[in-house]
Amino acid sequence: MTRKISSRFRSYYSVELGKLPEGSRVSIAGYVVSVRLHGGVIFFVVYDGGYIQCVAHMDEVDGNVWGKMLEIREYFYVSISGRISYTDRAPSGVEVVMEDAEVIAKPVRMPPFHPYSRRLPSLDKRLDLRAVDLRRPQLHAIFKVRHEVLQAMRRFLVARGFLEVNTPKIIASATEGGAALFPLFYYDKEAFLAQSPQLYKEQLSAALDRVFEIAPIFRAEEFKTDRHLSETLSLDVEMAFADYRDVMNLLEDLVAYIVNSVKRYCAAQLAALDLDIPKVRRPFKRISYDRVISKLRELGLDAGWGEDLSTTALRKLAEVYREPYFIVDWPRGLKPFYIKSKRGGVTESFDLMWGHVELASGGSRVDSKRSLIRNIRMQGLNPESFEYHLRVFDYGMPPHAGFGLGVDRLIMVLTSRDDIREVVFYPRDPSRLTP
Ligand code: AMO
Repeated sequence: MTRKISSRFRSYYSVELGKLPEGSRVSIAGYVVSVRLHGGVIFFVVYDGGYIQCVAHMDEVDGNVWGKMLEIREYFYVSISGRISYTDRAPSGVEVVMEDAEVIAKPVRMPPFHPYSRRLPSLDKRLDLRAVDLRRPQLHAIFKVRHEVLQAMRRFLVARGFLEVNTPKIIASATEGGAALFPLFYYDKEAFLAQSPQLYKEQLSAALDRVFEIAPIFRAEEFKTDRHLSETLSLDVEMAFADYRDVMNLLEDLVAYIVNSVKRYCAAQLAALDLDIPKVRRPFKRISYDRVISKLRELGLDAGWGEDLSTTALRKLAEVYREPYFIVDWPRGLKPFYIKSKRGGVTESFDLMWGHVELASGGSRVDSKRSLIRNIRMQGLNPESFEYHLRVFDYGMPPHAGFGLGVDRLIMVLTSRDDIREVVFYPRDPSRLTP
């Protein structure tokens, strides 16, 4: 079944054209990503959500129409009418032999980058003109992968019985530590943008058993790295009657499913990006923080027990561990108050690493009110600020565990980009609040 559209500009989307008989009359609309003129033959590639090649021969069209076609350049928005022709020279096996081409919107200024150019202005310059940068086929490929990652997450978790939830992004107190919050005015009170849906997802798992949320988190950290943003998309998962081992098992299955889905549904995009994502092998290695510190010392790095791992250390580890791996059992002092302690000054916690990038972190949660209050105090926070959360424990709290996965970071790794900003439509960082 083909879907015909009743629009002045188009009768079909390009994706439908290969289902029509040779010679069918169609019109399509979109913008031009390439123009080639070859001895009296002109080719356009037009993007309308997919790509379609359009061709005209100088001696087969009216002189006026040929004149109009010669004026068309990359980034022009056009409506083209013609007939379908099946041919091997078209990348999709089908092309439109043009009878007319109408310019619908003509740029008054050309962008400082050609759609297919390999020599590009800096990322910052391109981000200043992001809406136009996004018209390049390479970015179409990245954002199609992004789309598939999000679809795959939902499919996987829904199939495992998780319920998709939404939690407030305007909140009253910190969950991940006080320094990294964006304050705002909430009527006559001070409020903050949520760093994480942490406490809400824990409460929801007590009520609904298995939940997940895909939503932005906000971090007022002054980081200027390839992998930190001030606003970033997070997948948050929480399960009742589970511990950190259960959620690590779930997380590695999820990552393997996402990788397979991207390989399956984004083959053309991966080819366009010149990428071959290797299959991930399960189970992922689980290496204790203790062991990581010894390993770093063996490698000649000055790693102190109880300290967070520096970027240099993470890059060194990435040379040793080539596949995704977990660092487990982090020191108490490095993990937030809601993570459960275990013997030896460590916690039931993990970070999922891929290369030098921390993709996710999680753990078993504290399910006793007394321990939670003690941990809150130990981190220099005030239990009174968490009253809305602590009182829930009086009504019973099952053991539970979960993780937060940085979606933008995962997409950055899967598409082999050097900077997280490449995979976000309109990134926010300490120096970027527009566009
Ligand atoms: P954490 O603070 O480690 O844990 O965040 C979880 C994951 O989110 C991603 N991430 C970021 N990505 C880009 N820019 C940032 N500034 C940024 N900050 C975090 C990372 C990280 O692994 N509540 C816990 C999760 C849990 O225990 O369920 C939390 O927020 O990929």
